Amino acid sequence: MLRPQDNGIRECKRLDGLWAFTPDAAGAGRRDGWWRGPLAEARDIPVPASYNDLFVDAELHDLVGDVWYQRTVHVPAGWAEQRVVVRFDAATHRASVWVDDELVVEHEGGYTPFEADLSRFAQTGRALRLTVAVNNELTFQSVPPGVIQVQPDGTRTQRYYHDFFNYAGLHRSVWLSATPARHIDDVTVVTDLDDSTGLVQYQVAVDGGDADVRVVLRDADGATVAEGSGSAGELRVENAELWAPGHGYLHELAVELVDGDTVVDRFLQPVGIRSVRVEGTRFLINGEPFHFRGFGMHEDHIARGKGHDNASMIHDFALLQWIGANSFRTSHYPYAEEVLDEADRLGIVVIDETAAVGQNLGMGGGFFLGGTFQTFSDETLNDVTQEVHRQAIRELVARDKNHPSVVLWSVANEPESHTEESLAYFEPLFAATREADPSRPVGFVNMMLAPYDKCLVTPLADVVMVNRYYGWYVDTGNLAAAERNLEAELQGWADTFDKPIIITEYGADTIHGFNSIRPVPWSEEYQSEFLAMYHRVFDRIPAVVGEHVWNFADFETTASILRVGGNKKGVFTRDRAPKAAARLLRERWTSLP
Ligand code: GCB
Repeated sequence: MLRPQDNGIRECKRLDGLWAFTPDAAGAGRRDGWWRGPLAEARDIPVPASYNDLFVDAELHDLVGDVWYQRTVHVPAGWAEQRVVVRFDAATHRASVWVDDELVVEHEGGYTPFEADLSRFAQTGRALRLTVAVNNELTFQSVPPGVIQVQPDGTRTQRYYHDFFNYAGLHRSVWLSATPARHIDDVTVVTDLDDSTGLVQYQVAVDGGDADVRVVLRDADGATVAEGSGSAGELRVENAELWAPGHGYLHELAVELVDGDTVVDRFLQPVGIRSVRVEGTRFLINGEPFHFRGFGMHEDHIARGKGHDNASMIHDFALLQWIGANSFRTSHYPYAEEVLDEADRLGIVVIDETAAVGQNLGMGGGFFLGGTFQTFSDETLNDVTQEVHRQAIRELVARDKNHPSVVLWSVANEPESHTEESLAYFEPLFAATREADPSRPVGFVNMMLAPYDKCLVTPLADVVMVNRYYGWYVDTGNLAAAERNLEAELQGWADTFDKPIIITEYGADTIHGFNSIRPVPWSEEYQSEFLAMYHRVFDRIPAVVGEHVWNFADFETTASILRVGGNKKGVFTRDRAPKAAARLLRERWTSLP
């Protein structure tokens, strides 16, 4: 599935804006067929946005179940002979879509796109009623998992195993797009280097009838640097200008379907020529050791929750660049595609993560989690879950495979990883990731309860990724003990595995404006000293090739006695004011080579 594009042959339009919206916690809509007419008692809602924080009612904020979105769609008259699709960049966590009275698509998974073919409706020339039921329920068979509890009064509450608010809704753009009936269905690009020659392998899938494929690769000035024909091949670019961290140099691959002299279809694919390899404890981009500096982030903003917005995105990238970050992780789900586009253009490196967060039902027992269960069993995370997870991986790779910024897949964040059951669950998922993309390293993010001598899943990974909280959840307030214990553990990983180590999370909750002469937990001074301590340790262990602070900015969570108005481990506040630690990071990251 290709993204909507305007390119002289293909056309598209966004269906963003105000839609009609009706919450339906009781589930009446599916029973009574709400798609058959205008939504009753509807209010206006913006798309894209999470619905949870837009209004003041607690019921909507905490709703468990369906909400309904609806709008009228006019297909341009000129599209009557085209293949017309409606595409949702994301509907969290699942959606059913009707056009007029007909169910046209259903999709599971909150952060990857899906589409439905509307060509047969487009030909009618009349206005279409587009209705979407978006469901936010998390169960042991969803990714991420959760538990729904029924209260004595019959209301249902959602609990889950991850530490960010379960925002839901149409979080990203909705598109109407037209391609010729005979069309390019998919484009895959894999790049590599042969000394100073850039190699661009391409593969084109065609649908709707035969035609010849022609490709032209142009540099950023528009000059042709290579050409090819046929649905697969390798282009060679002598002395290629490479995509590299800090240098988001992009070529463009123009893929055309041709029939004689007629161009039947066209797709323009940005291409960053670069190589990625893991060798021993080094992570190499273009053969050069790369040290990840940056953050685990969240798509999280005041009022609109996880709704994508370009202004905030550009501002966040400006802050990343100001602080000297060269990379981030899409913790804990695939981010909007616009974010990866921008990372491509700026030369920011991305660790791309699935939505598999909180697959560890045995820990915590209760504070902000869903209660303790055996993680992997027939009744909890089971074969069905694994299949949903496998599909999520496939959809992530299919969506993001052509982004040069993406250098590493993260299959999950902090799952149970010390049991035979966890190994049996993850082994096929690592294989599925490698099958979907043999060109990039694969990893998962390990949590503190499964150190180097207990973790059974890390041997499957190309890279060690660990989240550690010495000085926060353990050794609280005692940075001397934390430094000893952190170093001992990281040294253990370095001694056990001949793999690069990325610290994918380290951080301390910090109240902006809470200052203390002694560095006490929650103060800005503590956050700074905490980070400085981690950096001393990292600098003593050569296998450590990455430091991602948790988190870029404060973010919303579910209610918990461990959280005061959300998670405060941000280096920036939720509205993006810098805490004191921002300067410390800037000093370090802008002075490292
Ligand atoms: C973690 C999780 C992250 C949490 C963080 C915390 O290990 O991966 O989602 O927000 O810890 O602040 O506790």
